[in-house]
Amino acid sequence: MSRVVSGPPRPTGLPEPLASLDRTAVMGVLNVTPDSFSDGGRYLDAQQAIAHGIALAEAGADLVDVGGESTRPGATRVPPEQEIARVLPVVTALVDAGVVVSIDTMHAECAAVAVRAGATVVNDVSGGLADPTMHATVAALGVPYVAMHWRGHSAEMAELAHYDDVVAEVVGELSDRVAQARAAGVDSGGMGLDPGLGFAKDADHNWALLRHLDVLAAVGLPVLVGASRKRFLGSLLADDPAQPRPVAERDAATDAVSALAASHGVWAVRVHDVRGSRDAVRVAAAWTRGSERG
Ligand code: PMM
Repeated sequence: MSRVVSGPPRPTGLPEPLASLDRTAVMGVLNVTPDSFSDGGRYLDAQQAIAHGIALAEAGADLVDVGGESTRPGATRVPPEQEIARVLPVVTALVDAGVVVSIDTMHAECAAVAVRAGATVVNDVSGGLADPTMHATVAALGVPYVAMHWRGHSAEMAELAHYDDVVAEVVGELSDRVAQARAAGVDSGGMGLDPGLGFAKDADHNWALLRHLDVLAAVGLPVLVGASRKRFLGSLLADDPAQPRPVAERDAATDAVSALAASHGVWAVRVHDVRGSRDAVRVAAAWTRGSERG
C-alpha cells in the first residue's frame, strides 16, 4: 500500500529534490572566513572550501550555505568586494559540481553575484536590516529568501539582548521583516524565517525560542533553525560552569536539537556536522510521519 508522505512547509521556488523533500532539510555550513567561531580559517582557501562543500553534500547536506563574513560576537564587518572574492569561486565550483547552494550574506550585491553564479537561496542573517537594498534585490532575483531575527551587528549585539517577552518580540520583529520584504516585492511564499539563535540572545532566550517554535511557525512561513555548536549548547554541557564544552564537542547536542526541531516541523536545520543531523532528521521523520526514505 502506498502512503502519502508530505514534508514540513518549505519555501516555494526551491529546486528538486529539495522542493519535494519529505523531511526536514539539512543545510551544511561552509564559512569561507578567517574568523567564524567553529570553522573560521579552515576554508579560507577556495580549494579547501570547495572540497569541504562537496564533502558536506556527500555526507547528506541537502544544500550548502556558503558565507564570506563572520557573524561571531565582536566580528568586524567585511566589505562586499572582499566577501564576493571569497565566496564567488566557491559558489561557482559547488554549483558546477551539482551542489545546491545558499548564500549567507547581508550584502545585496553579494547575494546578486552569488545567485547569478547559481546559488538558489539567499540566507540573510539581518533579515534585510543591514542592507536597505536587499529585499528589492531578492525580489528581482526571484529566489527563496531566509530572513533571520537580528537586532544589530556583531560588535553591538550583546547589548541588544534585552527582551520583556523574547518569543513575542522575535516573532513580532520577524513579522515586520516579512511585511517589509513583501512591500519590496518579495514573494512571501518563497520566504523562510529563522529565530536567530545566539544573535542578540542569551542562552535562556535561545531555549525559550526553541520551546516555542510553534509560535514562530504560526506566522505561516517555513522555519529554519541554526543551533549548530553554538555557545548555549556549550554552556548547557559544561561540567564546570566557567568552562563551556569545547566547540568541537557539541555535535551530539546539535543532533539532538536537529531531531527535536524536525519533530516540530521545521523546514531546515543549519549545521556543521551534516551526517549526525541527517540521521537525526530521518529519525524524526520516521517517528512523526512514518517516512521510510530519506
Ligand atoms: N548562524 C550563523 C551564520 N548564519 N544563518 C542562519 N539562517 N541562521 C543562523 O543561526 C546562522 C546563520 C553563525 O554561525 P556560523 O559561524 O557557524 O556560521
